[in-house]
This record gives sequence, C-alpha cells and structure tokens, in this order.
Amino acid sequence: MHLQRRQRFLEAMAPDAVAILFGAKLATRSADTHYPFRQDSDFFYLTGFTQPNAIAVLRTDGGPAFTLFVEPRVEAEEIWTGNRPGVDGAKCDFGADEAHPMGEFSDALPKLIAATKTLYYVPGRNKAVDAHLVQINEQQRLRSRAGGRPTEAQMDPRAILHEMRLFKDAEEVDTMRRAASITFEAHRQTARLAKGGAYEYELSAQLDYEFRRRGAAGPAYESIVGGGANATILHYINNDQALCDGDLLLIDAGCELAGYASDVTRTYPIGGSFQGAKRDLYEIVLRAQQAAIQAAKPGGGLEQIHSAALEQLVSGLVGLNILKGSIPELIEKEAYKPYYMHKTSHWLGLDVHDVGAYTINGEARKLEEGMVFTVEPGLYIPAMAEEVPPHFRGIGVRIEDDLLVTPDGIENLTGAIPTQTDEVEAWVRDS
Ligand SMILES: [Mn+2]
Repeated sequence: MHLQRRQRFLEAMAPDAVAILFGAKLATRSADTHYPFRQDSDFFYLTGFTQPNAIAVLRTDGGPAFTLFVEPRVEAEEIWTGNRPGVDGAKCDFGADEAHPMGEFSDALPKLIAATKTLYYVPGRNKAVDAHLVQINEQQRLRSRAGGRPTEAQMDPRAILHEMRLFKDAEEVDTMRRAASITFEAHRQTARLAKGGAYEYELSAQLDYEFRRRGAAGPAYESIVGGGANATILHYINNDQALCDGDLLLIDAGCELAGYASDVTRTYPIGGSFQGAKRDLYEIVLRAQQAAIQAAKPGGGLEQIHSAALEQLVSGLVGLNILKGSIPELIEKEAYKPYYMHKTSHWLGLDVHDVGAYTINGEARKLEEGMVFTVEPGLYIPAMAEEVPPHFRGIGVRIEDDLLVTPDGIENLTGAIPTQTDEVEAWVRDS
C-alpha cells in the first residue's frame, strides 16, 4: 500500500528530482516529558513509519528510489523508550531501498542533491537543514566552472501528496468505516450519561475509554463536550462544568484509528427530552443537515451542500422570528453569521481537517469517488444575544456526519448514529 503510494508519488515527480520529507519529532510537554508521539500525516501516508525523527528521500534521478534515515538501534536507549526498527527494520519492514542512521543525514545531503534539477522540499520544518540546503546550493554555484550545478527549482511535495490524500483507496475507506463504528459505540455509551448533575469531563472520559478499549488510538481531536451555553463556544474543550436537565449537550468527538479520523457531532437533550426553544432550534439544524446530505452528490460540490444547509437554517430562524426579512436577502447579506459562523463541510482523512484543494483555478471542485467530507450545520445563539428573544439565548446545536463519495452516490459513514429527536432521546434515556 505504502509502496504503491510511493510509486504514484515518484511518477508525479519531475525527472532528475529528489524529494526530502521529514517525519515528526517528539514534542516536549514539560521538562523532560513528551506528548504522545503522532507521526506527520504526509510522512505516514508515504512510508507507514511511526517512529519519531526520521527523514525519507525519494528520487527520480537514478539513485535509490526510497531511502530512510532513522534513529539507529541503541540498546541503552531502547531499554527506556522501547524497540525501534532501526536501519535494518527500515529496509526489511518499511521497504526502504537504503537506510542510514539519522546522524549521517547531514553528511549525506550534499551528495544527495548534487545532481538534482528539482528539489521537493517543505522549508521551515528543520532550520538546520534549510540553512544547509542554501549553503550547498551556493557552493554548487561557486563551483560551476568545475561542473557544480545548483538546484534549478524547489517544489512543494504537498502539491502532489495532498491531491493523492484527498482520494481514499479501498483500504483507507475500510479504516474510516471502522473508525465510524467505534465512534458510534462511543457516542452511544456516552449519551446515556447525559443527565443533570453529571460533569462534562465524565462524559469526555467515557468517550476516551470507549475509543481506546475498541482499539482506536484515542480521540482524533480534543473532544468537545459542552452543556448549556458551552455548546455555543465552537471549540469548547474545558469540559469541566456540570450538566443541567433540560439543557442541550453538544458532543463533537470522533476516534482516530490507524491514523484516520472520524468526526461526529451530536446534540443530546440532557435528561432525555427535547423541549421548547431547544427542540425548535434542534429541528431546524436537523432539517438543514438532511437537506445538506440530500444535496451531496458525485459531480456536485461542497458549495451546494452549504447553500442547502443555509436555506434551511435561515428559513428556520425566520420562522422563529430570530431573523426578519426575505430568505434570499438574509442569505445574501449573511444575516445568519452571528448564529452560524462556519462552513458546512471539510475534507476528512488522516487529518481531521484533511488536506486537498477546495478550489481548482478559483472554481469550487467537484465531488468525486473516494472523497470523504463532513456535513455539519449548526446554530449557536450567544448567551449575550440581546436581539434574540431570551428563551433562545445560550443554546448551541450542531449535527455532523462523515460522508463518502461512492461510484454511484453518497454513503453516510456515521449515519447509524441517530439524529431524529425520538431516537436521540431514546439513546439518552437508555440506562
Ligand atoms: Mn468537523
């Protein structure tokens, strides 16, 4: 799988080119402790290598097509941090044609790029290598009478990689389906805890537990567990307040499985029944989400999905007298922005806000087989929104699913997680 991806990447590279890609490093959490390691998504996509501090070199200049520089095996260090593939593992287990210890990269670099016309490289990741590349090129320029040849062009490898990553292959789709089903179970087991007096962190911990015990690495992003007005804070992650019966609870949480994210939001009625203004707003967002999913089709675009959601959100807000005026005009003037300030969709994959261009030559791109994206309309009425009738203030609702474009339509990967009010209520009441 990684071999095929490297072959496609090599085919997309210019001739006589060298690509240098950095893996992620350990990030300091405090003093001498680190955050859990998470490989750079591009690096993982091409290599499958999950250890910190590695460099991949891919070449179309006749040199070895795939070289890895990795942390070598050192018994005294591995006692503390665990076994490493090392140089031999890089070849045997990860398919490198050549592998070397990281410590040799700097000395190897001048020779690696001596004959290349095009260098694929992302500057800014490693200052020492950035500076070294400038120095090597200047030296090559000074040596031009003796045959020195500076690199002619520097390209961004992400232009190729991110276009590849946008289209999920069968194995990636399978992983994302499994991530969706773990997220289903985690939401189900957590919805039952949405009772007055429970603390948001208890539900957040339940999500973590359900993700981990089912084999996921954990949440794909900081879980948002926001009761009451906390649901109106888009990236609320404090998750430390008590829940109140009758309020809504917004849970935006999805697991990361084998590198791939799921991204699901549901809004649950704390105590088990949608009431009054909360039900009114929930039903508007539900209609918007259904209309948006209906609008999703191969050959269509994310803009149409967003428009379908907006149409329902705005007409719902007019119906509740929160907005006043003609619907097309309110949409045109973006009068909904105080209550719906984000877009309806983003790509999903190895990154939760996944890579891939949203426009091509200024035009919105068309949906094609293998793309995965979210549909997540919401309404957020700030607690301080004095222009809105008081009973609507401090209510936040979002409903989010993950959609896959198939050869003949759209598959809702997370559609089994209920959104209809009676089914959502049943999940909360289930004890
Ligand atoms: Mn999302």
